[in-house]
Amino acid sequence: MTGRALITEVQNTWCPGCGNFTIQHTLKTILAEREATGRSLDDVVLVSGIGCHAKIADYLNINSFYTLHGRTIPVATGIKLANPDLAVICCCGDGDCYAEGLDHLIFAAKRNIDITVIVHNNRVYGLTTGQYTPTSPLGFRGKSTPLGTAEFPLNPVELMLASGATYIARGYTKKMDQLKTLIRGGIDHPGFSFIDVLQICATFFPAADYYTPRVYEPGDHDPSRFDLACALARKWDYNADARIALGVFYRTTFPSFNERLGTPKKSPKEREQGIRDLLASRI
Ligand SMILES: Cc1ncc(C[n+]2csc(CCOP(=O)(O)OP(=O)(O)O)c2C)c(N)n1
Ligand SMILES: [Mg+2]
Repeated sequence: MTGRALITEVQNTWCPGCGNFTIQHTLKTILAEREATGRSLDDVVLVSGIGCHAKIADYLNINSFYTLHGRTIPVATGIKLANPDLAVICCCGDGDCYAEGLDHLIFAAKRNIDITVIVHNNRVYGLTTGQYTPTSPLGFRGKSTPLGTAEFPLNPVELMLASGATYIARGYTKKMDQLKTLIRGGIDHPGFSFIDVLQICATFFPAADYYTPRVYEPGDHDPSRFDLACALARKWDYNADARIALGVFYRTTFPSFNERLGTPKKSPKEREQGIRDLLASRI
């Protein structure tokens, strides 16, 4: 149980059947459980970009920062550097962080900044009504590719393995219990955590009939083995008969960016004074 209503009164404009509802519900449950164990939700910040996914910052009643499209991760990095005590959760779109913000994603993983990146990967630009993204399948027909895209999709799990992320997982919005475990694991992980969520876009890419029969949880995968994680990431080759592994692909421990920088811990009063000094120095 939670002491506050975790869903705001803002009118929800996601389409019926949108996978964003699942991610929102999952986060709400995780936050409620966190509070029930005596941890304050004032220590949590949600950062989002621009897109359908990003409206989650309007709908979840916790501290949040609605950034620009593609700039979720640099803002989250700044927040974590300024106040290492905060749990910083990014809700990104696939357009948001695999296209315009891709460089930020790679460098955040490389730095091992202790933030959690949840990618609402519906494999389409939802808000702008159906253009292809870097993860859209080959041949995807949308507003900008009426004859079908000629590009092969990038593999986010493989990309994160190459970039140095220390927690890498893939979930699916129709596997809610597992999704909760994966996101909670990412938030608890001390370092950069990444969860690519295959998310149904009810309007522009309703792919449940493709995903549901193909997803599986490999029982024998050892997430401490980088080589096995690479091999597993490669297994989804996007062919029609592909099987799609879900779960934690890779997990390791490594000092976080804050730890290596030796970012000093400051009290709220010291931080407030720091902000005042900064503002005063600009006049
Ligand atoms: C700097 C900037 N570039 C582009 C846009 C236009 N734009 C807004 S949302 C969006 C796509 C969103 O797609 P995605 O990140 O996948 O989120 P979804 O809507 O699918 O959840 C784009 C291109 C913008 N608002 N600002
Ligand atoms: Mg999208």
